[in-house]
Amino acid sequence: MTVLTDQRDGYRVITLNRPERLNAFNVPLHEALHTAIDAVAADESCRALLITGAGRAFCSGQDLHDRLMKPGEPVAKAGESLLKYYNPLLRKLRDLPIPVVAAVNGVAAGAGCNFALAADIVLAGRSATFVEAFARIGLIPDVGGTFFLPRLVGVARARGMALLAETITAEQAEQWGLIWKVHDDDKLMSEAHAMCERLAKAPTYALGLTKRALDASVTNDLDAQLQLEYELQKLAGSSADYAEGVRAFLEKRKPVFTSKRPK
Ligand code: LHQ
Repeated sequence: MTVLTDQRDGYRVITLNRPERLNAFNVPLHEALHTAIDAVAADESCRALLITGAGRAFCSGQDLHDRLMKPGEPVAKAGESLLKYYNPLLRKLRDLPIPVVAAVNGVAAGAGCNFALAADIVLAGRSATFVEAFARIGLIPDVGGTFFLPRLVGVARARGMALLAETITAEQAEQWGLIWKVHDDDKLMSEAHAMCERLAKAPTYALGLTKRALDASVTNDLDAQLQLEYELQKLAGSSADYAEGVRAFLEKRKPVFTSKRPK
C-alpha cells in the first residue's frame, strides 16, 4: 500500500509509504492520498491530521522514474499532472477545517517539500532536510511553493531556496520560520502524536475559523480582515466551547471542548 492510514483517538495519521523511492509521488500514491484525505474531510470525529513518511524520508517529490523521456518521445506533460493530481491535492489539504501537522522525518524535496510546507504546523526531525529541488531538473517550484515560500520566509530566502535549490537543514528551517519546531529524530513521532492528541482536545470550531481567517489575511486589506474577524468572532463567541473555556478558567480547571468543525 502506497499510503498507510491510522485512526487514533480524535485524529488520523497518513503515512506516505514508498520508502524504496523515498516516498516519491506516483499515480497510485496520489490516488491513495486523495482517498485518505477525502476520508478525513468526511469524518466529523477527526479533529486533527498528522502526515509523515515511512522509512528515512518524508517525500522526494515527483517520482522521476515516471518522467524519463526517451529520444523521439513526446514531451512529458508536467502541467497535466499538476491539474489532475497536485493542485487538487493542495486544495483538499488546505480546505480541511482541522489542524494539519506534518512530521518531516527525513528529506522533503520538490513537491514533497511544498506538500509538507502546506501543513498548518510543520515539525521536523533534526536530520531532516528541505530542498526546493526543481531548479536542479529544469522545473519551477510547484505545489504551492511560489505561494508559501515568500510568505513563510520572506522574499530573499524564498528566492535563494528556489533559484539555488540548496539543501536547508531542519535547524535552519526552524530559525528561518519555514517550520514550527525541530525535535531530536527519536522524539519526532512521539512529539507529533502528543501535539495531535492536544489538538484533538482543542476547540475545533474556533481552530477551523482561525485557519479561515489566516488564509484570508493573505489577500485581504486591514479593513476587510477586521470585518472578517468580527464575523468569525461572533460565531466563535456564540459556541459552547467559548462558554466552557470561560467557565473552566474561572473554576480553575481544564476546559472540555466538544464543538464540531465549522461547516
Ligand atoms: C527517487 C526519487 C524521485 C524517483 C529518490 N523519484 N526515485 C510536479 C509535476 C510534474 C512533473 C514533475 O515534477 C513535479 C514536482 C516535483 O516534485 S519535481 C522534483 C522531483 N524531485 C527531485 O528532483 C528530487 C530527486 N531526489 C533527490 O534529489 C535525492 O534523491 C534526495 C535529495 C531526495 C535524497 O538524496 P539521498 O538521500 O542521497 O538519496 P538517493 O538519491 O540515494 O535516493 C535513494 C533512492 O531513492 C534512489 O534509488 P536507488 O534505486 O538508487 O537506491 C533514488 O533514485 C530514489 N529516489 N528520489 N523523486
